[in-house]
Amino acid sequence: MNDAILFSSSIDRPSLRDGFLGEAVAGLSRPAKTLPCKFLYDEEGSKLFNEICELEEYYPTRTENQILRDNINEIAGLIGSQCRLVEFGSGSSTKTRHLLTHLPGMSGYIPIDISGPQLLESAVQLAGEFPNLEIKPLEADYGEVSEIPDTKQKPRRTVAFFPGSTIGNFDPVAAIAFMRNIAMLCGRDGGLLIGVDRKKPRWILEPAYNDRKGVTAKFNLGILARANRELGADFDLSAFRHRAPYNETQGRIEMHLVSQRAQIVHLDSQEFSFEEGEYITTEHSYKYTLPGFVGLALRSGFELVRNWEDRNHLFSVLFLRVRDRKPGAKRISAGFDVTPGNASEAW
Ligand code: AVI
Repeated sequence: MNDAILFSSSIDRPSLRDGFLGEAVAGLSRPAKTLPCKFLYDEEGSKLFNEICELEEYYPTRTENQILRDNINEIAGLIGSQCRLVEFGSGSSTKTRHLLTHLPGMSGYIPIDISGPQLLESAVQLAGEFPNLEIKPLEADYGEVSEIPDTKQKPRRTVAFFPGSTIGNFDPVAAIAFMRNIAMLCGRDGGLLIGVDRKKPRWILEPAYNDRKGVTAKFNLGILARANRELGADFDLSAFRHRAPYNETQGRIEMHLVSQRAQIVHLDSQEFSFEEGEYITTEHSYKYTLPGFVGLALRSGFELVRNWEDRNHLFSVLFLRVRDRKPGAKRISAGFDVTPGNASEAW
């Protein structure tokens, strides 16, 4: 029988409220105001995000699911047997179920998520569905993991799973740091199965983040409602409007909350003034060309094994393998210039 024990690295973490307060004050004090996207995902925000995934305009979720379904045998073959599968930001592990069904004889599954209750609930459910699989949930901010729990059965290799194109929510330099950490955690012969949203025309991208039903707008404005509720701020939600343009130069969707008038907002006994039209950036969602992402992977210590994509090239699922040598120890192959200064062409 499987005991879903929650391993927590949260003991020394400052409480989330303090984290939110500090980061909100810092972000709103900048000349170009920001609020970190991780605070979009409270209970209400996570529900709205699940609704976004079902929207007609939001192609990434269904496209990635289809790619995973269509290629599951080849994916399972490349991961191989006796593997320790680690999922970063597992949530309810929806996409993993299908993978687990096709990966018999695994040494264990390690779902990592910041939300302890959701992690435990889905681990218990999975344990019922896969009674022979050792499941070791780890409650942690997946960007700050420094160690992966051992499994009873010694794994032949460790493979990380990072679906959903969440890598796009990191700025490229942070994405490299995050993937380098994954390469280090997975070690020799380690792998990474990752979902990446591809560059595409504006007429496809912008509706995906500005849907007709207004779900994304509600999701975005939710961060202000959360600041009011949890931090005692006094944002007037009717005085901000959601907007998500595609910045082609940077290759990213930018989620903004635009102030509809000149106004002052109070937070933590401080005043934050907004001019009419001034905005808070709440999220970046980077889109990649295939060579651009492969270049980024190379700089992170991975090499490409296989790319699967839909026939419209909207989305890619990549299987990457840890390169033997140290990340950054040698020049990466010519052709992929991934210096941050050259971001627009490179990524
Ligand atoms: C979670 N992440 C990959 C989503 C994205 O597409 O960047 C978040 C999102 N924001 C608005 N819609 C979806």
